[in-house]
Amino acid sequence: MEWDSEIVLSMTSLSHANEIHMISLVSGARERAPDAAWAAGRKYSERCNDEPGQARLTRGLSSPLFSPKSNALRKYLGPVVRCALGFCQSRREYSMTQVSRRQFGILLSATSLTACSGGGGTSAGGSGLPRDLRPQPNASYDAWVRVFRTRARSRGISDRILNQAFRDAGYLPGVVTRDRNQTEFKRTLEDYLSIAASDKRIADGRRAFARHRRTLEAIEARFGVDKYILTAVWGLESFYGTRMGEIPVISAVSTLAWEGRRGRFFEAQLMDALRIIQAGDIPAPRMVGSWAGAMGHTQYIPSTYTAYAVDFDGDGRRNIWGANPADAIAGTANYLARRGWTRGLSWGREDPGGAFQPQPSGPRFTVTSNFRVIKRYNNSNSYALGVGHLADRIRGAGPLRQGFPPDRYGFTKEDRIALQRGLIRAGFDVGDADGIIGTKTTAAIEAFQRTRGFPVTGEPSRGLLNRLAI
Ligand SMILES: [Ca+2]
Repeated sequence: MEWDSEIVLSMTSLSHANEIHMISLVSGARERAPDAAWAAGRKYSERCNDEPGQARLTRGLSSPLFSPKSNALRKYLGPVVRCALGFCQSRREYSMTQVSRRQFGILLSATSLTACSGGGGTSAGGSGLPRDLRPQPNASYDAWVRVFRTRARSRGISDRILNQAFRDAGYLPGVVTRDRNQTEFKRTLEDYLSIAASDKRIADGRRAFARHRRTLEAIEARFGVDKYILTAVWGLESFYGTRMGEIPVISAVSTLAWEGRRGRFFEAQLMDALRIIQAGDIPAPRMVGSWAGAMGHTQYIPSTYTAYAVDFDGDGRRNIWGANPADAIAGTANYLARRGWTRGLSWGREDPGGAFQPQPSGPRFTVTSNFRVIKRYNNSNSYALGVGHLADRIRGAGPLRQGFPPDRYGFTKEDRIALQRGLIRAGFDVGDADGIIGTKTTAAIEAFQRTRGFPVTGEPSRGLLNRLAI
C-alpha cells in the first residue's frame, strides 16, 4: 500500500511521543495502552465520529487524512489518528520529531484498529475497562482475602456469597493509583458552577425531570425533599444515570481494604457490599461503580446503601443500578430527610445582601439549614451551591446575576470565552467555548503560540486575546 508522505508526516508527528504506547493504541491492544491515553483517545475518537471528515486536527496535522481523496485512509487510519491525537493531547507533546518510514510501516503492520474504531471498542461486562482496572495477580492481596473471608464468615456472610463475590474479583492496581493520585484540585466556584450547571446539564436535567416527574413527586411526597434538589443531586452524581461507573465494586473496595491507607473504612465498605449481595439486591458481577466504590444513579458507597437505600418501586429489590432511578433517588431523599431536611424550605438563594460569600468578591447568598443538609451528602460549599443552583435552573430560573471577580490572569468569564472563540476561529481545538481554561484550552494556547513563534506559556493574556480578536 502506498502512503501519502504528508500523511506519514502527520502520523509521525503524533507518534513520536511514545511509539510503544502508540502501537498499543493503534493495534487496539488495550492491555498495553496506558489509562490516560486510552481514555483520551477514546473520548477524542467518539467526538470525531460525530463529525466524520472534519479535520479539527490542528496541531501540525494536515487535513489530507480526512480529505475526500483519502476515503480509504479515513476509514482505516482515521481512528488511529484520533486515538493517537487523544494520546498526545493527554501528554501535551506535539513537537515534530519524525520517525522513519520503516518505523511507520512497523507501526501500521501492528494495526488492527478493532479497538479504536467504532468509538472506543468497549465491550460489555467490564472487559472494556483499561488493564489496570482489571484484576491482576497479587499474592499479598490473595492472602489478605483468605484471612478476610474468615472475618466475613464470622459476621454472617455465607460461603456461597463469598465464593460468588470473589470468583471474578481481584486486585485492581488502577484503584490504588487513583487513590494515591487524588489531588485536591480546587476549581474556583465560578468554574465549578459553570460545570455543575452547564447548558447540557440543565437541558438534560429538564428532560430527566419531565420523564420522571411522577416518580419524583411521589418521592417528594413521601420524604419531604424537594424534587428539583433530588434531580440536581442525580445530575451531579451521575449525569442523570449516564455515568454511574463500571468498575466491579468487590474488587475496588477489597483492593483499597488490602492496600491499607484507609483499610478499616474500606473493609467496612467491603463487608456492606457483601451484605448487599447476600440480601439479593444485586448479583456480584453486576455490582459496579466508581473506583472508590460509589454506586448507581446517586453514587452511594455500600454503607450508605445499607443504611438508606429504598425499594421505592416495590419490586422487592433496592436497585440503584438499573434504568429506573426511583430506588436510588428515593434513597437519597431518605438520606437527606434523616439528616434533617426541612420540608418546604428552599436551600437558599442568591442575595447581594446575603451573609454567605464563598468566594471573595464573588456573589453572595443567603442559605438555610437545608443547605447544610446538602453538605452532609458531600461536604463542600461548591457542591451544595451546585446542587441548589442546578435545581433552580432545572425549575426554570435564570443564571446567577452577580458577577465573579477576574481570575488570576485578570480575565472574566466573558474574556475567557472570547479567547476560546478566537482560538477556534484560528483553527485550534478547545472543545466547547465554556469559559473554563482546562487542559484542552491550555494545549490550544500552546499550539497557537508555537505555530506563531511566540513564547509558549499556555496561559491566557491580554496580548494573546488581542491577537486572536482580529
Ligand atoms: Ca426496587
